[in-house]
Amino acid sequence: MRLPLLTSLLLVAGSVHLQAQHNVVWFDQPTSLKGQQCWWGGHPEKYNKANKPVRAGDSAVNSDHEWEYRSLPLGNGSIGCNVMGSVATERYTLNEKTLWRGGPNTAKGAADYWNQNKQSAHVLKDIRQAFADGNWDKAAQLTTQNFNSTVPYEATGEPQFRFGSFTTMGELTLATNISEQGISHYRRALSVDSAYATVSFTAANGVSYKRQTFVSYPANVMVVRLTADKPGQQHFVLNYAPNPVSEGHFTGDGQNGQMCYVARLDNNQMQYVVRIKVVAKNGTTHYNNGQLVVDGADEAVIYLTADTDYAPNYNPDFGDAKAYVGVNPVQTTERWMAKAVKRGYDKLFAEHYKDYASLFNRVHFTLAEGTDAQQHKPTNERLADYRKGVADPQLETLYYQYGRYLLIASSRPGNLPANLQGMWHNNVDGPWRVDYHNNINLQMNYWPALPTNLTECTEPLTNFIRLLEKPGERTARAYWGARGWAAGISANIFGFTAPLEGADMSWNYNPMAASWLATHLWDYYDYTRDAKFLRHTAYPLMKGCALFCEDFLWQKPGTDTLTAAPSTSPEHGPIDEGTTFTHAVIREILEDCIAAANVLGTDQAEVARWQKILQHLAPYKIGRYGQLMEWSRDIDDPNDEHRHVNHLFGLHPGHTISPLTTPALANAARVVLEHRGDGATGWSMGWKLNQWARLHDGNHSYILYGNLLKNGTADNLWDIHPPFQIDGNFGGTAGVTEMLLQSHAGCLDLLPSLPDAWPEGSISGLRARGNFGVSLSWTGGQLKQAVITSGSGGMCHLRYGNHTLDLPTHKGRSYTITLNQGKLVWR
Ligand code: FUC
Repeated sequence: MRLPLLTSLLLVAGSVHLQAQHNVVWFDQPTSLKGQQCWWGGHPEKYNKANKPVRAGDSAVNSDHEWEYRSLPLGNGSIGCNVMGSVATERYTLNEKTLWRGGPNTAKGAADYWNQNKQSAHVLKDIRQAFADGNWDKAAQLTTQNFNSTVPYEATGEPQFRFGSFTTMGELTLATNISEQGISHYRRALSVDSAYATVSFTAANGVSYKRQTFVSYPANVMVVRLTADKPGQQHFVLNYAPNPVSEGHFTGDGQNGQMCYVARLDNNQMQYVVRIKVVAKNGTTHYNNGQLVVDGADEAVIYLTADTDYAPNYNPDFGDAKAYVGVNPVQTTERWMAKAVKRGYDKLFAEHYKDYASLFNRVHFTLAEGTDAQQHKPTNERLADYRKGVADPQLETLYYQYGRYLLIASSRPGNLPANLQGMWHNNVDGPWRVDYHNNINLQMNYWPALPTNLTECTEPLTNFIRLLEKPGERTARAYWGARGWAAGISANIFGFTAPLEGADMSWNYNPMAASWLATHLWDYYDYTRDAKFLRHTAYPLMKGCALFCEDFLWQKPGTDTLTAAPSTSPEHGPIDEGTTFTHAVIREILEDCIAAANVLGTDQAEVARWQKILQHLAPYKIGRYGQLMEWSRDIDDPNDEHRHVNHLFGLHPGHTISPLTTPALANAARVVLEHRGDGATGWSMGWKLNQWARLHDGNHSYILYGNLLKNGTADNLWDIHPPFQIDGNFGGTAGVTEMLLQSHAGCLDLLPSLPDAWPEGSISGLRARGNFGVSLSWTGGQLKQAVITSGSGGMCHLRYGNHTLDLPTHKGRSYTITLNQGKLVWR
C-alpha cells in the first residue's frame, strides 16, 4: 500500500509545525547496495560528441546507476549526503564542499603550481598579423602552440595532479540486519518543502521503522534519527568508510558513543575530520575499532559533522607553502558537535526548518493540481508517465521548486559555490573533475538565485570570483599582456585561472570567463540595489574585467573596428579573429561597468573610454540563412546541433538582444535556435529554454522545459548531462522564471512567455531588476493580477503583451496591477 503524501510527511514532523508538504520526491522501492560510482563515460571530449537528444529514461536505470538516479540529496552548502534508503544496510554517501585534491600543496610545491602562466603575450602580435594577412591557419597554429599550458586536466597526466578534483568524504553505513524479505509500506521521500528525508517501512515481523535525515545549516551538522513503533528495536553497526585516497586514524570513546576520523588526502595533504556521535535511548552503545555498535535501543540519533583545513587565503607572493590552509578542523568539528548534541534532535530540527523555510517559502508556484492517481504515484512513475506524454503540471512545479531546493542545499554563505554536481559526488574523482566550469556551468548554477529570491545563496559565488582575481591578474598579464584579470574555462578552489593543457583551443582558450562571471556581480546590485556591495565588492572586480577587455581588443589595421583576436566560441569551431560570443560578453561587462560607475559617480574618464570602445566593437552580424553569425565569417551550418549556443549570449544571459529593443537581431537569434534544435544535453536544453523565453515564445519554451524533464532528468529529478550534472536543474528553474517574468530590457515584463499548457496559475515572491518584488496570477491564459512591491522606490516600467504602464513607486509600498478595459491599471 502507498501512503498518501501529505499525512505521512506531516506525521514525521513531530512537534514542529510544518506547512503542508506539496513538493516531495519519493520512491516506493528500496535501492540495492550497488551504485558505487557516479557513472562517467570517460574523457569529456569522447563524451556525447554527437549531441543527440539524450534519453535518461527508465531503460538507462539499472542498479549500477542507483546513486545517480535514485538517491536523495541533502545538504547545507558545506556538508552533503545522499540517502540511499536500503533496508538491511542503510547507506549515506558524504561530502564536504572544500574537500579537493590538487592545488599548490601538491608534491612539487607552491611555486611550481604557478608555472602554468606561460609568457605568451609577445606572440599576440604575430597571431594578429596572421589574421591581418588572411593566414588563419597560422593564427590558429600560433594560438594553439602558445596559449595552452603545462597543466593537464587528467589525473593520470601528471603524478602531482595539480588541477585536482572535488572528492568524496566517504560513506556512512548502518548495518541493521533487517531482512528486506517481506517488507511492506516502503517509502523513501525527500520533502523539498522542509529539506529532510524519510525512509520508512514495515519489516516482516510487523515492526515499522523510520529514519529521518536532515543537514542543518545553522548547526552545521547532519542528523539521522532512527525510530520504530515498538521499543528496543534499534540494533545496528555504524561504519564510516573514508575517502579511499586518504590516510587517517580513528579515535573513539567507548562510553560516549562517539568517534572521530582525522585524515589527510594523499596528493595535497589536505586535512579533513569527520566526527560522529550516537545518542541512543536505552539499550547499549559502544565504540569498537572504528565502529559504533548500538543494541536494543528504543531510538537512536546520529550526529555527524565534518570540516577540512581549507581556507581561501591566497597569498600573492606564493612564498607560503601553506597557501589555502588555515582552519583547524579538529577544533571546528568539536565545537559544532558539542553544540549540536546539547540541542538535541527536536530543537535542531526546529532550527533547521526555520532557517530553510525562511528562504524556500519566499516563492510559491502553483499550476493545476495533479489527479488523485498522480498524487499517489512515486516520482519515478510520474516521470515515466510524463515521458509518454501524460500532462503533469505538478511535476513541473516540483521540478521548478527542486531547483531552488538544490541551490539552498548546495550554496550557503561560508563555503564554496555549487560545483558541477552541486556538492554531491561519491567517487575520488568525477566527471570534469566536478570542478567549476566557467563557460556556462558555474554561471548557470546561479541563474535562478536572484529572480527566485535566493539572494543570500549567491554569496559563495561572489567570494569565489574574488578568489580568482589575484591569480587572474597574473594570467591576464602573462598571456595577454593585459591589465585587470582573466580566468579560463576550468577553475578549482586553488585559484587556477590559466588555460589547461590540450590542443582543442575552442575548449581550452576562453579569455572571457572572468568577465562573464563578473556580470553576476552587477546583476546582484541590479536586483538588490545594494550600493555598498556595488562600491566595495562588485565594481572593483568588474572594473578589472573591463580593463582586461580594453587591453585584449585589437584594432584591425585599416579599420576602426575593435575585435577580440584571437578568440573562440566556447567548445565549438575555429580560432577566430573575433567571435560573437566574445564581443557579446565584452559588450555586457562594459555596459555593466558604465552603469555601475554612473551609479557610484566615479571613473568618468573610464566611462568615456568604454563608451568609445562600445561604438567601435565589431557589431552583431546576420548571415546567409538569416542567422546571427557565430564567427566573424559566415560559416554557420544550419544542421549544426552543437549543445553550446554561445553566440546568443546577448539574448540570454546577456541583455543586448531582445525582441523589444533589437527585433531584427532577435529574429536572427530565433533562426539559430531553430537550427540547433530542441534536444541536447541537460544543461543545454536548460539554456535554450531560457533563450526561447527571452524570445517571448512560451510554447517553444515549454517544449524545451518538457524535453529537459523527459530527456535530461533522472528519477530523483537530478539533471542528467549525462552523467549527473546539476546546472540543468538550475537552468530549468531559471527558464521557467523567465517565462513568467523578465526585467532585462528596461521594463518589468509580466508573463512574457506563458505557454498554452499553463492557462491557470500563480507565482509569488519573484524578484526583478530595480529591487522589485513581483507576484503574479493568471487565468484563461491572461494576466489576472500582479502585485509589485517596491524595495527602493523609483519608476517601474511595466509591460504585459502590448500594454504598458509607467508606475512611479515609493520604497516599501505594494501596488496591485490589473487589466481593465484593455488597459493596465494600478491601485
Ligand atoms: C562544458 C560542456 C560539457 C559539460 C562540461 C562540464 O564543457 O560543454 O557538455 O557540461 O562543461
